[in-house]
Amino acid sequence: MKNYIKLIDENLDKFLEIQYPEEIFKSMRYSVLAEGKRLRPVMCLETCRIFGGNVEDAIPTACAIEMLHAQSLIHDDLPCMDNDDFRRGKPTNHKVFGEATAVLAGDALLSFAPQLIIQKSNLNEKTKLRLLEEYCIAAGAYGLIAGQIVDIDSEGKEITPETLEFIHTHKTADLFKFALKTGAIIANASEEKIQAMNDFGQKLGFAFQICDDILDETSSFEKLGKTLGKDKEAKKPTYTALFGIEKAREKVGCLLNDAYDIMTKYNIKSEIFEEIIKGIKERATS
Ligand code: GRG
Repeated sequence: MKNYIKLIDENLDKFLEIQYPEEIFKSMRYSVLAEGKRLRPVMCLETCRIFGGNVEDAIPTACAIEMLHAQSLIHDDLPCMDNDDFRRGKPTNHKVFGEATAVLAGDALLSFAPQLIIQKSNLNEKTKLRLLEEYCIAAGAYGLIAGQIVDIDSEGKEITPETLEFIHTHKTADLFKFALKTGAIIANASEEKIQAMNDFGQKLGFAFQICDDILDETSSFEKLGKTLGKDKEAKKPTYTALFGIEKAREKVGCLLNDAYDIMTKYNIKSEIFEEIIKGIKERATS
């Protein structure tokens, strides 16, 4: 895990070189290079490795995923969305650079990410096109944005478990699926294995978001680097609001067992994935 994170951090730093106009690159770097867990790019690199691909070939896509993730965090923190002052233990992007620059930094990351896949990947055109298709689906109204808009629309309302699953799937699991599927695509894995990684990402991502809901009620600023308790305050639709903390923990356990079963079925041997599953379980019960 540490080696992957180092590789990702070095390449993010290299790809996001400061140039004119400096302010936009500084703002992009501020959020992307801030200390995050790097879960999604790690998942991409590890999937590429387990299916026999060359990890180096997956680096631009892994960095693109982290940039898209950072973009979603910058925009999610804006006053017109979640209105957060802290992220990754630091003041949010708009608090430091102002709202206009934060919006532009998010937009710039959203378009720089696919540029990286096109320009820096040592892959054939067909594979790049498939990666870009997956990128567009994950980033747009079929992915992240679908989750975010239903999340916003649901604030203060009673929602069904199905609507909550829709939100969590698109807001969070879609990026996990994107990371895992693209790792498999780069390794030239079979369609069956790509689909298996999609299902693995759905289970992990859903579990991760429920865990995030739990932590919003039980953790601390020191541990998470962001203001907590905001979901409850804003009457956000969360798993804990709908079912309570104990049921939420049970659901995380079930989803993680399902994820583990997929690994067993496809004979996936990965200490990294085991570490991620264990990490989510521990976070949910800490
Ligand atoms: C793609 C144009 C476009 C817009 C995005 C704002 C938005 C629409 C979506 C928000 C999605 C969002 C913020 C989901 C929350 C997902 C989540 C649990 C984030 C935290 O992930 P961690 O814990 O964070 O992995 P670190 O900082 O460790 O990377």
